[in-house]
Formats: sequence, structure tokens, C-alpha cells
Amino acid sequence: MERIALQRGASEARQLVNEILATEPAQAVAYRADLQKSESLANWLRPHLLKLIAQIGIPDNKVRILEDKQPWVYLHPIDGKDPAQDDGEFHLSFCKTSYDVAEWEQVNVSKDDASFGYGDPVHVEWETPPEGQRGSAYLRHEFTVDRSFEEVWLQMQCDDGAIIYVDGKEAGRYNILPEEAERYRMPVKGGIYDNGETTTRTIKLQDGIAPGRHVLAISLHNHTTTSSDLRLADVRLYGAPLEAEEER
Ligand SMILES: [Ca+2]
Repeated sequence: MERIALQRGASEARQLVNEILATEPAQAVAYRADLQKSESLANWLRPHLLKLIAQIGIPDNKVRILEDKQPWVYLHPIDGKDPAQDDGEFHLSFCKTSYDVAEWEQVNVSKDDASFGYGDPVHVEWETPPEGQRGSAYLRHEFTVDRSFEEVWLQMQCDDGAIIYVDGKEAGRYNILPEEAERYRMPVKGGIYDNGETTTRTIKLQDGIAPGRHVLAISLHNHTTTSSDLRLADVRLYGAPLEAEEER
């Protein structure tokens, strides 16, 4: 959706500039010498459109779902070893509610400190694996909601790609092609660099959430095994309550 909105935004910007040029002959003379003007305006608009896209789509009546104190568990193999070597079902099961995470690292963070990784600022810093062994990481957070949310969005900064699960079911992905099956060191669409690393991404999740206990699981994937950074930051969940429950 983000890509389509960006392409639309860029082509609409070009069209708008061309329309202005057509209705303002004096300006057109001045600008016609540089036909790249509409292109550069479209490029200038891109980061602004990205910011806008991160904000729209979530209605005003949204509720921030995750609790203030957040227990997270994570598995980040610093030896670059695929967890499926020990557990053949790992990539299907790590996101399930029943999966045993007793061996995973545990942390408690405040709701504004849910950021993990290495190579760039984070609250929970992981050891940087040697070059050539920088692969994927797995995170889980259990949370409880006492009401229904018809629609749910996850916001995060992500370097480089992620697949998001709720209660063992895939709920969304970022920077990973839909046909790619979950696996260690899976390919991401492209590297995330510079401003892209700190851009807030908004992913609308597949389903709503019912009252009760839930497991949010995220697999985080690096662009290459030599990339200097892997980072998931500012993880937030927002829900739009069922209309009948809004007045509660
Ligand atoms: Ca990276």
C-alpha cells in the first residue's frame, strides 16, 4: 500500500506541476527550460508523503494497546546458526502461543523503550555477530486486552525487514515479498539506510483482536550477513475499538 501511495503521490505531483505550467504561460516559459522541475518536486515530496502515510490509516479513536511495562523475550543467534538446525519446526512454531521460550533472553522495557538490535541506538542492545554471520532475530511479547479491537495497526522502525504474527498466525510483513516463506536469513526486498532506518512504518494487521491474552511475535531479518546493523524500534500497537464499545 505504501509503495502504491508513493507512486500515486509522485505521479499526482508531476501531473499537478504540469497543470500549473499549462495554466500559467509566463511560468511555463520560465520552467520549460528545465523539464526536470516536476521530477525534482516529486522527489522532494517523497519523504513528506512517507511521513503522511505513517500517520494516515489509523483513525482518531485509536487506542494504544501495549501495556506500560512490557515483558519481551528474544532469540538472536550470534553464531549465525539457523535455529531450525536444532528444532526442525522452529520457523513454523516460534510464533505459536504454546511455544516454549524458556531458553530465550528476557527483558522488561517501558512502552516507549521497545527497541532492539545492534549497530544503531536501541534500548536493548544485542551483541553484534561477526561479519558474515549476521542473520535473523526473533522476538515475542505477551499482552492482554480487556476489549475487542476491530482493526489493529503495528507501528515500528525496522532495519531491514520483518514478519509479524499474532497468536501464531501471520498478521503482516514489512520489506519482505509475500511469496517468501519464513526462514533464517530470508531475503528482504532491499536494504534500509539513512532516514529509512528511523522512519515509522505502519502495518495494518490482518485481523482484529478479541479480549484476552495474546502473543505478538516478530521475526526480524537483516539485508545481508555483513550488514552493520539490525534494528527493530519503537514497536507500538494501536487498535480501533468496535463502534459499540467506543463509549466504554
Ligand atoms: Ca541492516
